[in-house]
Amino acid sequence: MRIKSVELKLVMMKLKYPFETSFGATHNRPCVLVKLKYGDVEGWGEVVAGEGPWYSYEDIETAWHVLTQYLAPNVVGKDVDSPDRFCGMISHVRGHNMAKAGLEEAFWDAYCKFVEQPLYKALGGERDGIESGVSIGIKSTVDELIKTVENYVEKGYRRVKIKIKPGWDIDVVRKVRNEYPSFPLQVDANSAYTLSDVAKLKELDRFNLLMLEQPLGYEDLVDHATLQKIVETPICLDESISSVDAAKAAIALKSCKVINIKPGRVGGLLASKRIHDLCAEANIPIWIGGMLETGIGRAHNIALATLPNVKFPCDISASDRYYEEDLVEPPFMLGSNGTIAVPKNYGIGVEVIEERVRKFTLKSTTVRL
Ligand code: OSB
Ligand code: MG
Repeated sequence: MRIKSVELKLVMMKLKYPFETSFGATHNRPCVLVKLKYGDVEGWGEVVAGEGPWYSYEDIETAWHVLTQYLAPNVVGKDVDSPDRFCGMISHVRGHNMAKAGLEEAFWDAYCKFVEQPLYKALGGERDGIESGVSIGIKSTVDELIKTVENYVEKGYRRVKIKIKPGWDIDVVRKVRNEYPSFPLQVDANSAYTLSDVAKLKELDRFNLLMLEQPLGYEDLVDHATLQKIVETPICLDESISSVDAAKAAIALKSCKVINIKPGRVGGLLASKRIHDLCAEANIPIWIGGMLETGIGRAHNIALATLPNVKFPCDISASDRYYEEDLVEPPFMLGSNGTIAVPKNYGIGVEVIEERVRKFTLKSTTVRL
């Protein structure tokens, strides 16, 4: 079957609440949506690059550039019969994983619709619901943070992750732990520390955290291995696992005990699945992270979260945790047992409401033959 066109749309989504991490605050979430025509079917993907190069070096403009100049022109007009072959057509471009992942996701969705399969089945997933966690940004006061935690715990989320940075760490975690002595809790530093902070990071061992996410350098594997020997809290790597090769190195070096997979960060669903499989072999449990996706990217993340070695709740929350109005129907909802139901229709399994996409679109372009 032939890829007929690739349409890109830069949309600006307004978050219900600003989201602050150690690298800055996000109020509006821009993202590039990809719509790919494959024979008579269409598929959707989402590029999770942000407004600036803060989480990774990619941003919406680099993604737009690489997609329009190199990635889309290389696939449009081509006959392709599997996601594997599709990836082979864009793998000569080095890096730019978020741009690649958005395009590859759109192909997966279209391909699964064409072969009449739900995406999660095509990936080898095997569950009906995924355990939902929530990631809470840095707040102005600890009271505000505790109120936010309370709200999500009451809603039924299975675990809470709080963002930490120097000056917003031990005391904050202690106070949250006092309120919730046994609720599944983890922290994410987004690379805000160095090995010179080892004493402080070691203090976190007292709080029975599920894990400590990405404390050190965003490309580091060596210092994390040193730190993991010193702290008991399992280290989970996010930013540092930027590829299948990085995952191999992290496993060999014992840099972490857990890995969070984000398809955007590693270059797509196929790379995510490879990392999942490597981790399963090495007894490293994984979970699926989030990048404040719209329902489109979230649907892809949910499909991945059905894989068997996903052993922790994911940063995949209900649509209403992020946006007033999501781009898909039905929106993702938190079930009474703290899970999100996996859509069973073909492809990503939810319908993209193009009228809403149009409402938020700042610019668009189509690459065709
Ligand atoms: O480090 O996991 C992160 C959002 C943007 C950039 C980095 C991260 C995050 C989150 C949000 O934690 C998780 C979500 O989408 O709910
Ligand atoms: Mg993280």
